[in-house]
Formats: sequence, structure tokens, C-alpha cells
Amino acid sequence: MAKTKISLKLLKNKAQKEMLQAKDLKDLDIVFKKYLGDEGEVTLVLRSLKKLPKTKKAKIGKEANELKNFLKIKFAEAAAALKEKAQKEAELKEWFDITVPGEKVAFGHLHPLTLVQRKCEEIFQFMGFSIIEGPEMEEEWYNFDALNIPKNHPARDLWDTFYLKNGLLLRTHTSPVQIRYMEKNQPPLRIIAPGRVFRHEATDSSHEVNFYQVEGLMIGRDISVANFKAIIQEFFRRFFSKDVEIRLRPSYFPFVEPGFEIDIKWGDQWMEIMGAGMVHPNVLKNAGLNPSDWQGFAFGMGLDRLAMIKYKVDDVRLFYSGDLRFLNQF
Ligand code: FA5
Repeated sequence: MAKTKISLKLLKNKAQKEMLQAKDLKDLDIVFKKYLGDEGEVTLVLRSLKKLPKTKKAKIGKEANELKNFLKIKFAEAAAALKEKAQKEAELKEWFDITVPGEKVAFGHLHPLTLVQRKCEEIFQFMGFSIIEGPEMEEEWYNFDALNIPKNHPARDLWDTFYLKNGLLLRTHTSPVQIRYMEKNQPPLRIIAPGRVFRHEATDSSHEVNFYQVEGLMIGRDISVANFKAIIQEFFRRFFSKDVEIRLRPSYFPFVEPGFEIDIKWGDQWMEIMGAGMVHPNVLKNAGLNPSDWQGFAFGMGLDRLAMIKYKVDDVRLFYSGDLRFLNQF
């Protein structure tokens, strides 16, 4: 009996020692089988019990069973520890260097045309103009008739556009906003209306089929061309941060009288930048105002052309190219 007792203790120590030496679950399984498997050392002790006399059987049997249960628990603990270790090692393989500087987030920036539009809005707001919006899909009445361009008027050819199935058209200029605003607001008034316009025309370096304008409208009792000239000169001075050479050239628009165009000196050429004039009495009437009480000027400025001059871009189509080599320069 003394011998069995010693050998049980020995088994316990050996098993525990080997268990701790197991490097992975496979190793551990081998150790497990060595002691608790079918032919394992502890199993064999238990199996040999039946050969022992009754008294010994009970005592050693108890001890051997305790050892078996003890080792089972220890194996389970060892297995759990090895699993955790394996998991940690796997995680470490995915380790990354937190001290490496992060990749810079690439910030986008505003499109040059948006920059120009915002600058215009800022300057005109400073001069007391409100910013108004109108629809890009417009009624024929607002885009043409109300602006003194009835159906068979030849001026409609200048503003050929896209007619939509819903009976509307894509506005060819921002001038319809004049009418929409005067219908609902009494003078004196001072607004600008920036926005996108559309034309059915061949493109070239200064013409696109879709581009941007800023409409301007100032109506009062005695607003004159002199007011227009002063305001627009001040606008250009602020916009280009210097005095620029401009010229007023007589021109014809059905919705103004007199009408003119404004050009800006661009290198050794003149670039046409806007149409303008004194609002035609018929237009005031169409918007519900009495032309003998009110008068004023209106203008329509090409934002793309302004941007071309400001940023020295020689082809308007670049603004719509989506070419990052171009856009990233702003
Ligand atoms: C008009 O559109 C008038 N509504 C302007 C106006 C308003 C006159 C109020 C009088 C009173 P026009 O078609 O000329 O006019 O266009 C005005 C400006 O838009 C031009 O001077 C030019 O700067 C710009 N523009 C015209 N067509 C194009 C185009 N295809 N691509 C880019 N810019 C253009």
C-alpha cells in the first residue's frame, strides 16, 4: 500500500510537471492520454484495484479517483491557458506600429466657380443686395414672354434652349428671377440671383451649354445708369482687388432700354462679361409695377467668364471637365 501511495503522489507530480511543459494543445493531449487515456497510468491504477484486498481497494480507490478528478481539472485549466496563449500570439501577428504617423486625410476644396459665386455674393451683400434663387426648370412666360420676348420674337433664337416634356424649359438666363421677385416684392429693391443656366449652342473656349450667371436688379424712384456704373465698377474693384478697365458698349436686349454690354480688358483683348440696361417699362408692367413710379437697372453677369479672368483660365470647358489636375490648382 505504501508503494501505491508513493506512486500516486509520484504520478501526480509527474503529470503536473509534464502538463506545464506542454507547448500547445497537441502536446497537452499526449500528456493527457499518458495519464488518463485508456492505457493511461492513472487509468491502469484504477483498473488494478479489483485485484486488491477489500480494505486497500477502498482507500486506494478513493485516492486514485481523487487524483483522476484533480488531474482532469488541471488538464482543463492547462488547455484553457494554452488556448488563450495561442489566441494572443495570433493577435500579435496582426500587430501594427501605433507610432507610425497616420495617413493624411485628403481634404477636398470648393470648385473655382463656387469660390467665384461666393465672392460675388459677399461683395453684393456688402453693398446691400439680397441673394435670391429661382428655379432652373422655368416657365416659358418667365424666361421669355414676361421679359418682352413674345413667341415669334427673333431674340428667342439667341437663347435657344431645351424644352422639357413637363411643359417647362431649362432657363437660358437668370433674368426670369427678376420677374418672380418683382411680382412678390415692392420696390425699392436690390437683389442678386446667382444660378445655373442652360443653352442649346455649340461650345467653344468661352461658351458652354450649361454655365452660371448672376442676375442683378435694383429698382427705385430714380435709379439710373450712373448708379449701375458706380456699383459695377466698385464690384469689379473688390472682386479683382484692383482697378480693372471696363467698357460699356451699346447693345440690345428686349427686356432693357437702353441696353449695353460690359467688357473687361483681358490681356490685349476685351472679354464680354455681362449684359445690362435699364429695365424696360413692359417688363415692369408684366411684373405688376407701374413704370411711371419705378425705374432701375438690371444686369446678367457670366460667372464662368469672371472665373476665367480671375484665374487666367483660357477655356471655359475646363471648369466642367472634372479633371483633378486642373481642379487641384485652386
Ligand atoms: C443674358 O443672358 C441676359 N439675360 C443678360 C442681361 C440681364 C441683360 C439683365 C440685360 C439685363 P447674354 O446672353 O449676353 O445675356 O449672357 C450674359 C453673360 O453670360 C455673357 O456676357 C457671358 O458672360 C455669359 N455667357 C453667355 N453665354 C455663355 C456661354 N455659352 N458660356 C459661358 N458664359 C456665357
